Amino acid sequence: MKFSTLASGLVSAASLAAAQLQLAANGTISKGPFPADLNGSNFTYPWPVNVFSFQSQQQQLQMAFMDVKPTCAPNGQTAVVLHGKNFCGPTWNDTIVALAGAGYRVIAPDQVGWCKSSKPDNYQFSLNQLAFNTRGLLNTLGIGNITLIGHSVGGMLSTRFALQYPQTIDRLVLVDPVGLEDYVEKGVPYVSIDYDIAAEAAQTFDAIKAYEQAIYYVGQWQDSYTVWVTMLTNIYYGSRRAQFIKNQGQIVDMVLTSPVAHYFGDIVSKTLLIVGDEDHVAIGSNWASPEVAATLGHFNVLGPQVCGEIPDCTLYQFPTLGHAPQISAPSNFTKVVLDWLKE
Ligand SMILES: *[C@@H]1O[C@H](CO)[C@@H](O)[C@H](O)[C@H]1NC(C)=O
Ligand SMILES: *[C@@H]1O[C@H](CO)[C@@H](O)[C@H](O)[C@H]1NC(C)=O
Ligand SMILES: *[C@@H]1O[C@H](CO)[C@@H](O)[C@H](O)[C@H]1NC(C)=O
Ligand SMILES: *[C@@H]1O[C@H](CO)[C@@H](O)[C@H](O)[C@H]1NC(C)=O
Ligand SMILES: *[C@@H]1O[C@H](CO)[C@@H](O)[C@H](O)[C@H]1NC(C)=O
Ligand SMILES: CC(=O)N[C@H]1CO[C@H](CO)[C@@H](O)[C@@H]1O
Repeated sequence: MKFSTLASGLVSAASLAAAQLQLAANGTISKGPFPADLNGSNFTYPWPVNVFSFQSQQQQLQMAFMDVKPTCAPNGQTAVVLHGKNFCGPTWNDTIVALAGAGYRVIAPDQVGWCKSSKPDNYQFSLNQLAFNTRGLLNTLGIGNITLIGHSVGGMLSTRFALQYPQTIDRLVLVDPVGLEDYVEKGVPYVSIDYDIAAEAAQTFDAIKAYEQAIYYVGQWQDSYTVWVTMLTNIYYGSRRAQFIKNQGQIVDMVLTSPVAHYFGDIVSKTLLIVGDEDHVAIGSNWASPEVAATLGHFNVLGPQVCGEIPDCTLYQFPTLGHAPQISAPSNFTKVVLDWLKE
């Protein structure tokens, strides 16, 4: 559809900025109730689940999301939190509580291919498409400007969102984002989606826990982390297993083939980049040569480097933390975010 066709359908008061907002999915919201096992995840979410239904790539899809009201005097602003690959909306639990407690309305979606959202058999995944879906959810809710907070692959997606919809972002917070470097450019060999799917099919509770302990939590483990492994394992072995592992394999391919590393200089949003200096996440490091792998995932170096490229960037480094500071040190994390948002 041409832009002019889209624009002609808009209300008369629409500005160019509003017209651009229509360049996003459109659909309907349902508040349920929904079955406990929704699209292959039976995890009990900490707030009610809503569903955004929309047309995408010639099929009807659903994105599940939580819509959390401020728990004190509303500040009129909306924060949107985007989860990473091994996460879902609920892994933002402590962050959502803190943001709602500071007056924000908080939207926590699950992306297509993840958690309680659709797991389509046939879908062309791209960061642009996921940003388009997410912007469409917000438009359907009548939400304009947002504070966008993304972690891991959700941080990479937030970067793409900020490039695609810069006029709708008040503040951008990137938390240990994947894609601070271009893994393929640095020498990670391209592998097929079939290889990625086979790797996803081999996931188990023990394998996920061992990976998260080593990479997310710097070798530490607390009982409170186990729930997130269980949440994920239940999807891998749940009612939509086949579609889930296929989608997750496609998502690994998306991360490798849609780098954002070359575009940080184009971000116009006021940005906070938070990294754990002990984070070593690098997609493909486990099948790259040891020489290449050794060059990847140095967040203590990538953080300052990338923040230097983003025109309006503040860097916060947690010297002792790994990939998930919002989970391993929630009160420290939320203080850093809220202090910066108040500036
Ligand atoms: C919204 O999506 C429907 C298809 O579901 C399409 O017919 C309609 O033109 C879209 N509207 C806008 C403003 O994009
Ligand atoms: C979410 O946070 C609330 C309040 O801190 C807590 O009671 C609840 O157990 C948490 N839920 C999960 C799934 O972590
Ligand atoms: C939305 O954010 C943009 C970018 O920060 C800003 O220019 C614009 O004034 C904001 N719009 C509203 C309605 O606050
Ligand atoms: C959730 O699904 C998993 C995997 O199928 C299953 O082991 C578990 O018992 C289910 N939990 C609930 C509460 O239904
Ligand atoms: C969190 O904050 C406390 C209190 O200021 C401090 O003692 C602790 O070192 C911080 N932890 C991390 C991981 O930053
Ligand atoms: C693909 C699929 O099963 N999608 C389902 C996701 O959940 C919504 C809400 O229950 C259903 O309408 C979809 O059919």
